[in-house]
Amino acid sequence: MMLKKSFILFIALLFVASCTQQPSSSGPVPTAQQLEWQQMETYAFIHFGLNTFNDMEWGYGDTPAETFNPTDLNCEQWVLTLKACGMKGVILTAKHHDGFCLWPTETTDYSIKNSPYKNGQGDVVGELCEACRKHGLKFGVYLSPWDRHQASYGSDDYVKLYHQQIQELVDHYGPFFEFWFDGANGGDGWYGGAKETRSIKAEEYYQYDKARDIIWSKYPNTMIFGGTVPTLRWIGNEEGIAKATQWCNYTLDFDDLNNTKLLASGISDGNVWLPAEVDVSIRPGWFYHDNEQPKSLDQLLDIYYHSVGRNANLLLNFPVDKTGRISVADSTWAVEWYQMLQNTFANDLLKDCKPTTNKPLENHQELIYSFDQPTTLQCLMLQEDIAKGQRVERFSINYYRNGKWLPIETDEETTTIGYKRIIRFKPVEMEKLRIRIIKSMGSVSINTKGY
Ligand code: FUL
Repeated sequence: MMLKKSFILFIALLFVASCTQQPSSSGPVPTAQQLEWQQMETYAFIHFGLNTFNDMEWGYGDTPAETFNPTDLNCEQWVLTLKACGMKGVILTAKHHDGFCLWPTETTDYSIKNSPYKNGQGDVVGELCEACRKHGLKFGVYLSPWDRHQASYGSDDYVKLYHQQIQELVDHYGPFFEFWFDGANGGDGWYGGAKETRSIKAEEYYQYDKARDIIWSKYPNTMIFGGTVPTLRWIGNEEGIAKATQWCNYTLDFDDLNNTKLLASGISDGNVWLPAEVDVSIRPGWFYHDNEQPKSLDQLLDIYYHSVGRNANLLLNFPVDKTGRISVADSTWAVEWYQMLQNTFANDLLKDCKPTTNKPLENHQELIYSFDQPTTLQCLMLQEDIAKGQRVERFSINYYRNGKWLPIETDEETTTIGYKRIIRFKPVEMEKLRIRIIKSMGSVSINTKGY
């Protein structure tokens, strides 16, 4: 659905005033690093590597390093483009499953050192890290645990090599706002010419706790994606959709961490705070392919409302093209998308409107906003004060017109809120707006300040 420009002024941006009592402290709460990360809301992925030049998504591990040959690579162009799209950070595929490293690593010859790019003197990880520092964008890396190139893959030696790669990244680049341990372990690969299928028990093999310690020894604020020690969780699909009912509560049980059904919604009575991240590509593939087109503006808007609007962060992928740039087709849409969202939320219709709160009635806490004159609304943004945990399980939205309370008609389930919840509905003129918390785990604390 596309919001018509004429309605943009009729958007309510709501930080509900605090409801009644202070909540008791039970249930998981975010760490300071998780709280900071949740406030980033949107950041970018860059998939770039040998796959880009060979029209592939998953290189087998034997694609020649000489084929990595961007003619016009400019990491500042990436960073400035991403900033213009409202991205707060960027995560680069320092190594994808094919094993090719975008920095001049000592751990393998299968790297940028043996490519024509800058006659083997280039360092894309370093160049992007530098550009981020220069222009004030947060930086993160993706380092695939699965490596289809290495002959030692499957043995202890490979795990040492993998940890050494992490150590190099930590020693030479950073700080990282997020470190990605991808979960894919497809089995078959080149593996130094063996060309066979190798399977490992991911939860033990990679020694993720050690990997995490290497990162945290220098950069303790790094958020960790994947493995056995994550501080955030995958949403369970790559379509750009979080479930409307969306808990930050979860468990660190490895089976749960791989259960796409649970990942999509979180676990209401989970014992750790593990907020969701929605990863999706602006094009069908993660890597650039000549014959693919970016998603439409409407699709991108839906992705925003189905991720950030449902209590999850959005990691939007930009496949850098063969020249080494983010293509104009992608950046044009993404900039327009961001400007549209900016316009949409520019006018907070409830800013100067003080709500009245009723005493809890049958345990329903409610807020009523009365407008000086009939006002048209079509979107509502709610936030819980998540520093105290996530509690709201069900709420309702009603409006008052011509002497009657009527329900707001929306396709969105009005269940959880969390860090941020955005409810879109058909524009409706009202004299009053009522928000009722119908069910919650303990008393509710709603964010009045915004984060
Ligand atoms: C997946 C990978 O297999 C894809 O190639 C991509 O990197 C995506 C973000 O994660 O697991």
